[in-house]
This record gives sequence, C-alpha cells and structure tokens, in this order.
Amino acid sequence: MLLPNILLTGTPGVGKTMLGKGLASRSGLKYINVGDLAREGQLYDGYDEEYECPILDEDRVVDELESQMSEGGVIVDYNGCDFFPERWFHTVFVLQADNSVLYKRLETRGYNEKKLKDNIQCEIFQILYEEALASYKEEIVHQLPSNKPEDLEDNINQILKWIKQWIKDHRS
Ligand code: DAT
Repeated sequence: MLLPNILLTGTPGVGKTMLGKGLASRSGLKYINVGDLAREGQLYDGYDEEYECPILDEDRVVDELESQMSEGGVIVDYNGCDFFPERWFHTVFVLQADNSVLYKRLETRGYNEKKLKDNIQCEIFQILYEEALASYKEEIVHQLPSNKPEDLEDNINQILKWIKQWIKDHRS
C-alpha cells in the first residue's frame, strides 16, 4: 500500500512534536523528529555561539532520511523546511501559535532572552510559512492553529481524514 509523507513545520514550541506523535499513534505512520535524529547521529556541522546550539548538517540529514522517505508513510517534524527535497512531501502543515501562548511555552523551556525574542519574531513574521511557500507548491501548504488542546484534536482529525483520502486516491 502506498502511504504519504507529511511535513510538520513551524517555530519551535508551536506543537509539532505533540501533533506528530499523536498523529503517528493514530495513523500508523512513522514519526521522525529531525532534531532528535541529528542528536542521535551527531549530524552537525559546527556550533552556533550566538544561539547556543549545534548547527545542523542538512546534507547528512537528507542522506540519512532518503531511503525511508522513498518508501513513504513518514511524518517529519522540523523547524525548517527549505533543505528537504521537494519531492519528499505530499502535504505540508505549518503550525501556528499566538504570541502570548508561544512566549509562555518557550519561557518554560528556559530559552535565553535572545532566543525567546528571535523565536517570537519568527512567529510574528510567519518565517516558516513563507519558507514553506517558497519551498513547496502553494496548494499543498496549510496553516494550522495550535493554541489549545481542542486545536490539537481538530488537527489530528483533519490530517487523519486527509491521509485516508490520499490512500484511497493512490490505490492501484
Ligand atoms: P515543538 O515540537 O513545535 O517545539 P511541542 O510539541 O514540544 O512543540 O509543544 C510545546 C509545548 O506546548 C509542550 O509543552 C506541549 C504544548 N502544546 C503543544 N500543542 C499544544 C496544544 N494544541 N494545546 C496546548 N498545549 C500544546
């Protein structure tokens, strides 16, 4: 059976992990968190002193994921999307949270002042939405609100419906 690949993207803290894991457990698709994958495989290329985090080696991430992505049935979660091959994804969801909601979530994570400010700005200017629109066909890029538990439930149900329809449409 052919299965679709789904990209979940958005500013850190918008709820990609929560949605990705919930979706995986209810759809049977495989969830991959690119941040975790990089940490486990040390897929880094240097260290960013300003943001106090290692720099992702995008080429090695792509190489690492290629075979699974060609098989299909993968949900990818990352706060960036312009370095994945466009052909990988059948749909792209950009999660979005209100500033006040996001601020609280990132504060809880213990982000420093600069990281907090930059991430809130990233959300205000819809940087990830713009990046998704520049990297994928407009008709497959969708925005999803991600402020409250009901949003999570709605998003899961909406995407499950989409997966079901996609499988139906691609049945040989
Ligand atoms: P991300 O993977 O985008 O960094 P996350 O899934 O780790 O974000 O979520 C960040 C925090 O926000 C975490 O404590 C769970 C919470 N959260 C996520 N989605 C939510 C929602 N729809 N309603 C309420 N809380 C949510």
